[in-house]
Amino acid sequence: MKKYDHSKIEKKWQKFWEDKKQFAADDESSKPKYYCLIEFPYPSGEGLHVGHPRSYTALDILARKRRMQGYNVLYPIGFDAFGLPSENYAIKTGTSPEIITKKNIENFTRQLKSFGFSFDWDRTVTTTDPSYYKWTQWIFLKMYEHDLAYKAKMPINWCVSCKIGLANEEVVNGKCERCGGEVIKKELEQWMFRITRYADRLIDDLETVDYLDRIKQQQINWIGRSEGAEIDFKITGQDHALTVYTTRPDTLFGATFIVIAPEHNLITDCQSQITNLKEVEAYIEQAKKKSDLERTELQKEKTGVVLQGVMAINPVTGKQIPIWVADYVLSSYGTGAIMAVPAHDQRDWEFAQKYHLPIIEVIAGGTIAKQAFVDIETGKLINSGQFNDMSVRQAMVQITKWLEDHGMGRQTVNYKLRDWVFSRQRYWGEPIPMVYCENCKKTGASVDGWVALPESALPLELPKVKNYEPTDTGESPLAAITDWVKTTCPVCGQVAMRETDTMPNWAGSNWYFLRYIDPKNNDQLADKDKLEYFAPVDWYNGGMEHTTLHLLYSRFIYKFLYDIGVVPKKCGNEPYLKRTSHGMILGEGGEKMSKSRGNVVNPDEVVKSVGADTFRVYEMFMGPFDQAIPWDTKGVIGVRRFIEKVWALYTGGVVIVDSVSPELTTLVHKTVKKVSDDIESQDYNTAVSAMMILVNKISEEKAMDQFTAEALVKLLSPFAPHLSEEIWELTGHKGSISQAPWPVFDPALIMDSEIDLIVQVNGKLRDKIRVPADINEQKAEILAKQSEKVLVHLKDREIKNVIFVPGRLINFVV
Ligand code: ANZ
Ligand code: ZN
Repeated sequence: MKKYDHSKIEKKWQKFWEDKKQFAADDESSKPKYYCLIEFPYPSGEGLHVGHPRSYTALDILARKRRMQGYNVLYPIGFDAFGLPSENYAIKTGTSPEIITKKNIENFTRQLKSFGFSFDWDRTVTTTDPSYYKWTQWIFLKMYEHDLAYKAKMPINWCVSCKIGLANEEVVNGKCERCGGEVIKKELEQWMFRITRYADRLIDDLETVDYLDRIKQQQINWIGRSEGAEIDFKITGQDHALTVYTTRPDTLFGATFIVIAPEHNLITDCQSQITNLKEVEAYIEQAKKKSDLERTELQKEKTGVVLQGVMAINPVTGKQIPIWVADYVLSSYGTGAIMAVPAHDQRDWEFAQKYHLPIIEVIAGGTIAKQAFVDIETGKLINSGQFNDMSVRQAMVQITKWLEDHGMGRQTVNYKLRDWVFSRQRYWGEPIPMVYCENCKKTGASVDGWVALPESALPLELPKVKNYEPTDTGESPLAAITDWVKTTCPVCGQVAMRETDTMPNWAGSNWYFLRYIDPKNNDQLADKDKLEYFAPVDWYNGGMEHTTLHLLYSRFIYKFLYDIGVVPKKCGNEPYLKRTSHGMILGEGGEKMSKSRGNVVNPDEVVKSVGADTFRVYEMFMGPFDQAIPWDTKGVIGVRRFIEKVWALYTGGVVIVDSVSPELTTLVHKTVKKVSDDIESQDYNTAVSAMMILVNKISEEKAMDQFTAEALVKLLSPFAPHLSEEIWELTGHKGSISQAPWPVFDPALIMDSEIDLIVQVNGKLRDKIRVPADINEQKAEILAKQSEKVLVHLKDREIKNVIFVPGRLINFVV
């Protein structure tokens, strides 16, 4: 028996694949195409995480299976290399992010290759390459040209002491996460993308794709389409009405007060009328310090202040109701003002309790003394004049119609989705290809002074800087390179200033899957014919953490490229036909893997000690693919034993015979079916255990026939490709197993020889009996009549008819 030397075998086949360009996809082929995609990694200084190979192995298995099924498979890899970790490292050490990135990519490449993934390495893209980000910038120019990019003042979270903009997640209890200092809202000019124009399509087109349900739901929730009405409330002493947004126009008769957001401009409009202005302004100051998240937290005690001196008029009752300012109403949603219906909205109910405001029940069915009654399916309208007795749904339509007829309201749709802030005040990102020209603003050549660079100026390369640190003013470090900032206007030739913000992390990952199709094209984002052949992606697998924003943003950009004809119509308007997600790999003990916990598993060490094949099979075997699973060293050892067992079978452990036992034959065919199916449903763990069962059976019988010998190694080859290649060669085959045809099972052989036949009397199940699968009607009738359970129902009755469904049931009609 030969010794299993994983290191030698793995190196040998990795070199073989690389030399032969075994996994290069063909741009043109008579074969059908199949495009497998995984999320390209961020090349961090820490190197590959054991979580990466979980997803990469899964789709590698699919890619390898598809090749064996006769597809021309595209399975590419690249690096998403702009972003904060490299920049922060640069700030700390003074090394340029470029050098750091190059080093990290080299390390990642080495690691990825050590796993034997069947990537097409010739198509590698890196988002920080000017030849790549030229097209990221080009997409920006196209967005601008189509009025989907614009500059606007946006409030951002601003830490007063760090002098830096913070993401929402970095604000904790209104304080800066790093220094604990005060965080305020600061208005900064930012580039924005009008993703909201695509909101409906981003929801509706989900019907045409095959995503896991929870992924679709995340997309839908993030967009947050809500249908309702805007209602105008007259304000005493004012000409303009105040408009509220509500999803429950049916509750209008129960609106006993109005609540506006602290930022609402009604406060300035009514300034002279408001008699407690000081108190109101103090409240507004307080509210500014809270994040939206804190303000809308349900459990939080509600606060507010009433506007004295002004009232609103309920349009249906004509009654005057007070106006409150409270921070649980956000300025950024709807109209920034609500009609409060304490009887039927829990937040309003709590607010009314606290401030002793009237609660009027208008939907019967609840106990509003205890809590708001929010059910919309069962209740009927009361205290609502002509609308009494209607159902909630009827009243929604009828009251909205009444408002429309009287010019006091209208049906509307609202979205939680906001336009997308596309500026970062950072160094390590794609420069935004825009300049600001005073002269063009004066002459009217540009309305706001912003002028787009021509395509010929791309790529606009990121200049070298000495200092990577963000500046005091919140500008990016690029602002400090005055001779880069100062430029000439491409329109009028006068002095202009470059935009110094850079693009966000998402910019490069929005469209990378299109570039893989034609990665070296200098004249176009990608060639049309090539796109037509390979796009869209057939199956995209990635982390759960990217199923909201990355998925949404990249679907948006793809739809835009489709709209402007960059993506051919034939490709369809969704980038990914199928999207799945894997669970995280946790540290041994079940906690998140992290340096500080000291529970990080280094993939290099695992590959070295047990081999890539064992690593791959272990990660597929460790548990259900979509669930978070802790690493388990014992499990790794178990899988290694299985791999060694397979090796032993083919290196002298068993003999090859002409025919094997019927049980083994059945088992082999069943295993072919199971592994084939399980790969499609991502039940990799049960596929591996099916192969384990087969291997045990073969070891037991100490023999296998040619079909079994070939089928097993073929089934295993996508999981453990190195070992399988070696066995394939040892058993006298020519060429790579990756090109051998995928095994097929004989359906006749996997039929069970015995079945449970259902026995019914007058259609009611009375018994199940064990019979040969191919039993005929006569025999079935005889056996069925021997069952006690059946007999009691046949006693003293005349059998009028017998219905027999072969292989399924027999039914006596009496
Ligand atoms: C009256 C009402 C009565 C409401 C009722 C609900 C229940 P979605 O589904 O999220 O769109 N609302 C509107 N604008 C708001 C804002 N800027 N900040 C906080 N809350 C706001 O929710 C819409 C509902 O949320 C609206 O319908 C409004 O309260 C509130 F029995 O109006 B409703
Ligand atoms: Zn100009």
